[in-house]
Amino acid sequence: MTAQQADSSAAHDAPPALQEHFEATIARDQRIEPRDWMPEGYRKTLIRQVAQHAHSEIIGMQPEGEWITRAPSLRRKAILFAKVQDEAGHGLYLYSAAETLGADRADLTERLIEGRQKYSSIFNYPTLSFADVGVIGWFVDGAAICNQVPLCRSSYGPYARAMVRICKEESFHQRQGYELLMTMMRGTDAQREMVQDAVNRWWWPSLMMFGPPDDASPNSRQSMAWKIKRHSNDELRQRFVDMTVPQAEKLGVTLPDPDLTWNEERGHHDFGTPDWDELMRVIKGDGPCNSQRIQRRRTAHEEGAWVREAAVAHAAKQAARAEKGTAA
Ligand code: BYC
Repeated sequence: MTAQQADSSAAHDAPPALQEHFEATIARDQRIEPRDWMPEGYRKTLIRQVAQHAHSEIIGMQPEGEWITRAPSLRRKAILFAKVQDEAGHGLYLYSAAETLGADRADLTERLIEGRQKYSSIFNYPTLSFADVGVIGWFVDGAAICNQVPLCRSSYGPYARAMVRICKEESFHQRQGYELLMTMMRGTDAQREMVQDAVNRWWWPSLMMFGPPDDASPNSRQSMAWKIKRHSNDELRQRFVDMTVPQAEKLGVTLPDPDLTWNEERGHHDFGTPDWDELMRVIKGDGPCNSQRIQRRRTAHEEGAWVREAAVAHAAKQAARAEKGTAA
């Protein structure tokens, strides 16, 4: 099925020439830009994915942010501070990309704090020790890289371009996590145990980040036809496992999966099945930290209201001054 046929709603309300142009642009692997005509389904799918992605970055500041005041040295504090700030920046680029599709940022925030829009399941797990900061960098940013490098070739221009910078920063984030863990593994037995414990807790939720298995992923087929997504959830999950196994060996930790083995014939690692019921529970709001994450986001939004009001008042004053200057 072509992208055009798949979006039957658009087929009724757009001149065929516009649809053909959209189809041809996707087929040539060129970018759709904000000024271009696009099927309503394409726009909605992008707003859904880009907004969820932005929310994930912003909510994703919380689990690691909790460790900024407790980082064991000034150096670790400065690194963690910079990383969490980068995540805020990623959220802002992505909200801007969503705005190019006609979404309103204030509305997207409302949807998040009212539970009407999702964010990544991974950020609903607690960070119990400083080793979790390292493991988040290694696994979560590693998974983000596997998922987002192909998104640099996504068919929607502003999303793809935002991804280029975001991926560069994610790559730095992953290295800082791995370097932190290497340091801890050279430390005491207690530090090595902390790392192994964090690996045990974060491994399966990290595999779940890639979404449900392909045969239970309702959006993948259409998103791939539109080249919003370039690979399926299972392909990217496999890529992550293959990338991470040798890194775990080098680090000296065990990945908590008895079924993890190299499959010579496939040229990939075989691995066990994540608990998909757990993923669905967490996505639906019943993870260990869902309510805490949303509550904190809501509080920050409410406490920031005066800043937004002041910025609007300042902009109005500047505009009035500029108008007065032009009139004079
Ligand atoms: N968590 O049909 P599917 C970061 C939802 S932040 C929650 O496969 P799709 C970082 C899915 O939305 C990186 N929900 O969907 C930040 C859909 O629900 P709706 C975050 C999930 O869109 C701070 C339903 O399940 N990355 O790196 O084709 C610190 C069915 O799924 C999840 C992105 O956002 C999940 N894990 O594929 C450190 C990447 N999985 O919307 C690091 C961009 C699925 O139909 N997004 N759902 O109600 C994507 O690549 C895709 O949206 C997904 C899902 C692969 C996540």
